[in-house]
Amino acid sequence: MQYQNIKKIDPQIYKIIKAEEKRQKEGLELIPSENYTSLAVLETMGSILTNKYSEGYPRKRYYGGQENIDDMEELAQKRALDLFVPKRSQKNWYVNIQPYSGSPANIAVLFGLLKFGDRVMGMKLDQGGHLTHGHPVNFSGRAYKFFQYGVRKDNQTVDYDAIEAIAKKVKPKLIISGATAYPRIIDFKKFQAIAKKVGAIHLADISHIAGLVAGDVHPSPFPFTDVVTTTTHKTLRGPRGAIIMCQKKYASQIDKAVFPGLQGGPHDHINAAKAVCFSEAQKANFAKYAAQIVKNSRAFARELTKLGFDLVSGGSDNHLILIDLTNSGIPGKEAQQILDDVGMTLNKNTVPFDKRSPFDPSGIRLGTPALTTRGMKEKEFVLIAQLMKRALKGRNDQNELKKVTRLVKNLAVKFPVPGIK
Ligand code: DSN
Repeated sequence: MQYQNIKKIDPQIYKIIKAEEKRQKEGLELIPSENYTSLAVLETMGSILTNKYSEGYPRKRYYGGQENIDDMEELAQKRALDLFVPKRSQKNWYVNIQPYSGSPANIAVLFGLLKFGDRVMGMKLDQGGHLTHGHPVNFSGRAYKFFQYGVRKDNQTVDYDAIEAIAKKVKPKLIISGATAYPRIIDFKKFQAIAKKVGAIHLADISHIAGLVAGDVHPSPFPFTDVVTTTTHKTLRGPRGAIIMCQKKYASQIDKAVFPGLQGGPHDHINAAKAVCFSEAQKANFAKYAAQIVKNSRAFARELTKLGFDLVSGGSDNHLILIDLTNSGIPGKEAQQILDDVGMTLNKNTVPFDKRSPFDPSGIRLGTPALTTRGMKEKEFVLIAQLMKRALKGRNDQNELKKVTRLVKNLAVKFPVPGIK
């Protein structure tokens, strides 16, 4: 991207963009929720579509001049359904493409389908769930009565028996499946069966794995669910934003919850970029990309285990790895900082049954989507695992850290980032 106008008009912001370009180009991005969008997505986000206001929905707007925006929004809706919902079921599904991001999308579903105080089930934050899955500090946990579930102590995988037992006891109105820090396959069919047994609505939040679902390397929640939310910027590799897909019987409640319930004017430039991303994700090379994310994650997990790291659940089936550093003597926050300093970006994270606080938890969370976009394969991830080990082991040795920093940069610059020269 050229930034000639920003350079002239606002040199301070220009300088920040250039510094961030350098950081992205020379560093290894391992945060599992981050990715690099295509130039087509970047261009659409920077387009003049940002100038428009279009409260309402296609052909039913509150402002004039909507002929192009209506076409765009209908195209985005069609592409989302084509991407995720099997053809034979599409007539029963609806999609709202307006949510600003994942958290507002989840809140819109709760707000649209429930009454305040209703009983809901979701995964605990420290076991892999999201803040909007009922954490007490989040709106979800404040406005609804959440009963949270987690993973089994023995193998750290989702405890479906316990979920069923809780569901039978508390009779929730809605059950959320899905996670933000869970390295294994989620069995949406099992969640659906439990939800049906107790008469609950099943909301699958596939934000983290949407690209894997689209690429057919993670089982799809369709058509086993009632509602599906996803962000569009993680493994799906589109713009920052989200969508809600729901069975048609919930369409009007969901629409009303998004607008006018929670949001104002939709971000048309972002929604158009979602449409671009849905089209990109239907191409054969996207399925190859998704498959490579998983291959890379498995190779990465194998090498990390070989090097002595303790992986939550013992490995990875998706794009994400969670390392429990309890036995290494380096807490998550310190590990994040050491690795950040040598150019490897990941995030500190709680691990199941963590005794430490989320501000300084026992683990780190990492993943392969971003570097897979840059073209890295299993070989590079083996090397990255070794560099991680060297940095953590040599954390008090400035010479060793300098060497690792150089090796990280040498590896990173060989794999270009879209939009950065
Ligand atoms: N911030 C996202 C993640 O990193 O998983 C979830 O909202």
